Amino acid sequence: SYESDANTGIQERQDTRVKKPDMYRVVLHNDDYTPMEFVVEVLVHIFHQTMEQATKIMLQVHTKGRGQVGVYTYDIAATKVKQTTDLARKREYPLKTTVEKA
Ligand code: NFA
Repeated sequence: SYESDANTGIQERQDTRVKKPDMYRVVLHNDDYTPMEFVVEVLVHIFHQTMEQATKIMLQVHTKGRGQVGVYTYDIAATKVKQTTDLARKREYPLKTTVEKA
């Protein structure tokens, strides 16, 4: 597209291409100690899932060992992992989430 320079009035053609950001998946890992209700609570409050989605993913991770909870830009993914780990450690649960490139 064309845009007039504020100072000179010279017209410059701008590069209007946009690149999609790299996306990262947050993975939830099973363990033997974290209560199921706490995992569901985390998925609802930190990952904004419905009770139904949260319960389904929690049970999937419980039986399969790990599962995807969501895909985000890096900063959002890293923040959710930290919030989850902080909340779990406060309650002395070993709950683990990790980030991997999607
Ligand atoms: N396996 C845990 C239990 O039986 C529940 C759990 C599910 C933990 C998903 C971590 C992730 N209490």
